[in-house]
Amino acid sequence: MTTTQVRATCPHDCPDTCALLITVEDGVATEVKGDPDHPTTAGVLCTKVARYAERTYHEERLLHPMKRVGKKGEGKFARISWDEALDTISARLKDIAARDPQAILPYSYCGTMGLVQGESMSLRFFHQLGASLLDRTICASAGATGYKYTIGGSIGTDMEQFQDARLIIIWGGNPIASNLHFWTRAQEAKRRGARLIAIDPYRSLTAEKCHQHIALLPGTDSALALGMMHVLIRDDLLDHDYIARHTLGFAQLKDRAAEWTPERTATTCGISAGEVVNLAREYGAAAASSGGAAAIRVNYGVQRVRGGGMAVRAIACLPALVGAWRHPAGGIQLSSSGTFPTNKPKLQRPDLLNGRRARTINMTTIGDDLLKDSSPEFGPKVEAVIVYNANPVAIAPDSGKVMRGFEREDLFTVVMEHFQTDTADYADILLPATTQLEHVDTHTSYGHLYMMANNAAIAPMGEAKANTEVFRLLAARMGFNAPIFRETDDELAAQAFDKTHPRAVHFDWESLKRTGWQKLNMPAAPFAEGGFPTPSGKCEFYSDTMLADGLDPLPAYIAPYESIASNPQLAAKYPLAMISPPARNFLNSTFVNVKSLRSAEGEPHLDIHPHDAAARGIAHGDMARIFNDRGTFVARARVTDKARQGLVVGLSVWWKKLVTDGKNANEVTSQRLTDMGRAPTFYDTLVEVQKHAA
Ligand SMILES: Nc1nc2c(c(=O)[nH]1)N[C@H]1C(S)=C(S)[C@@H](COP(=O)(O)OP(=O)(O)OC[C@H]3O[C@@H](n4cnc5c(=O)[nH]c(N)nc54)[C@H](O)[C@@H]3O)O[C@H]1N2
Ligand SMILES: Nc1nc2c(c(=O)[nH]1)N[C@H]1C(S)=C(S)[C@@H](COP(=O)(O)OP(=O)(O)OC[C@H]3O[C@@H](n4cnc5c(=O)[nH]c(N)nc54)[C@H](O)[C@@H]3O)O[C@H]1N2
Ligand SMILES: [Mo]
Repeated sequence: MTTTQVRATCPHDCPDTCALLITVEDGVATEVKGDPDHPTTAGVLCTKVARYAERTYHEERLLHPMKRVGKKGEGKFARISWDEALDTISARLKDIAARDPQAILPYSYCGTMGLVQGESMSLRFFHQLGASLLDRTICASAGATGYKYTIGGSIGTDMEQFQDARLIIIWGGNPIASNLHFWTRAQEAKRRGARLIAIDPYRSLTAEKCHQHIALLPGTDSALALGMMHVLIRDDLLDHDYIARHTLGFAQLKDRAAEWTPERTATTCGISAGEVVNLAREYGAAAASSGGAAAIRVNYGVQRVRGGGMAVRAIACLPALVGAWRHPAGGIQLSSSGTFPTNKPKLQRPDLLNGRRARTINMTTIGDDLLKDSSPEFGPKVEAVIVYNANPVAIAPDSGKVMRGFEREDLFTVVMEHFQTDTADYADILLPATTQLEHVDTHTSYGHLYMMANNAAIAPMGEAKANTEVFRLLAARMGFNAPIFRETDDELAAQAFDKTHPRAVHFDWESLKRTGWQKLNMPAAPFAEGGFPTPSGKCEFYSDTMLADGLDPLPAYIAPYESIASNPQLAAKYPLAMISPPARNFLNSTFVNVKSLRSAEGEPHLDIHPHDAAARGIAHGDMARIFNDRGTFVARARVTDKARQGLVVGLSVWWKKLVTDGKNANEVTSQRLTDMGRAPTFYDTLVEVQKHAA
């Protein structure tokens, strides 16, 4: 028997991007474990990825190309050859492209975060074709945009510093579920005496373990940040020297914050004025204490509402006010992704559009857009969708419309997948994709600062092919003959980082493959001496760029689309706010079909406060029907004060076909976009709940 150990990287959409060691015995992956030497992974994997081999060798893996033989959505397929599959696809795409290539839409997101199997050869192909562009904004772009206006880019506190903080505010995040290796650091800080405060409408697994939990109303975070500013300024808990040297617009910010008294803040956020005052005082004091560090871990939970971009912007102003950036463990982290000097234009070649107009379709509005006819504003009706690294029928909002779109008889749908997901059921052609154990890739991270390599550990299962290979083969059939359409995955990976950038000068693909990971060159405290990558080089409390973009140049509170305060008429019909954050044992909709993980989650649940349940005659364990004008789904009620009054929580994202009513939380979520970043508003949803007669 030959046994080898292969260095790999977790491909999933999670900030932790763990370094993996794969044990391979006679060509079979027998163990997937965390690299003990990688500083953030530290030998520990989450329950999901510890089962990566179970997922890879799952008996339901797609192993051959197939064509649809039943009705759309029915999921009946017959095996075909790769030649037949690729010939069918290329013939259809040529036919559509001859009329208007913009009628072809790629739909992809972060099934893998790899720079190679994500968007490299795929976009070269679609750019050359002149297909519609996709706004890949379904997750993080509201917050990223708000952060960028303020700080200049997705750069923040190094995750490896948080254990030295005196105070950690976990703001709109549930790291025990979604950022485990950060939680390890937060717990270490706690052992060393730090205070942990969670700001979350829901008493999540994480909020439960913090010293304090501030359960504000969803979508009111920017008001809370403005209220904190009010108190910091009023009580002079500021770092005047840092403000003078490294910030822009303090005088204007001061006027704005003056409007946000603790009382007004408390009313808007549905909390007490004391909570506002104490939070600000603790934050100011932690930053000012000798050797003290006040850290904020802000996550994406705050930005899935109408004012999501502003919320992150307002929160991102706080560290500069108190000089928290001076300490390596102080400051704020939203995402580390902007620290990586990637070479996306080289991988994706947008220049291949060659001056042609390509309209952009937003991932979040796929429900409406698949149902639109050709028009001057919209452009041509969508005639073909190529789905890879995504499961839109489960994860996109206003799901009833998404399904109706994919049901269109005149729509040609190709799905590249590991499994027959809810979306795969609508495919005309279904193609088997390789998993991370079967292909090569390279990764950044949005939590840590390491460039990562993934070697292929095993041969492709069945006839599965890597995404890149499918697009190479399609390119050849379309007559795209330039050498860039033949580059191998190793050649692509070698171009992934910009070696001329000081942070990545040591990048060398062959050596990264051997070592598995390498840290970027970054100072321990990125903005201790200012140097923000904004237009002014300062932390911008006031932003001319925002003004030019038609936005309020100062931090502001933007009420949700759907809340009792902002939309009383709608709330009269649908009085409960619903959020649907990730379940611990799933990764978006990935892993829902892995039995051990699905049984750990049990079934779809709806957490509802005892008062709200009693008012509706719902008892713990009853089936509940959750509905609004967009749709309806059922879940088992858990009567618990983890959900504050007026809020219901349905952890997500379930596969529709694996639950009794064939529906999930996205039946009721809306396609409306955020204030900036063209992002979704999953947590900006009013519903009513009834007892469901089973
Ligand atoms: N186990 C697991 N891990 C994951 C994922 C998964 O599905 N499962 N998904 C991955 C992906 S794609 C992402 S983007 C991240 C997401 O992970 P996070 O960035 O942590 O964001 P969410 O999980 O959306 O929300 C985090 C918390 O925000 C709370 N929240 C909801 N609305 C509000 C609000 O208005 N204000 C405040 N302050 N809090 C609010 C929710 O109750 C939740 O507890 O996790 C990644 N990691
Ligand atoms: N209600 C509600 N909806 C949500 C969210 C929420 O919190 N609540 N979260 C939203 C967020 S933050 C996000 S990021 C999106 C995520 O939405 P998606 O990015 O669509 O994420 P997944 O559901 O994990 O689907 C990814 C699919 O890619 C496939 N895949 C993985 N690797 C490969 C590969 O190498 N090749 C190919 N061809 N396929 C591969 C997997 O098998 C999986 O089915 O969902 C959003 N939807
Ligand atoms: Mo996400």
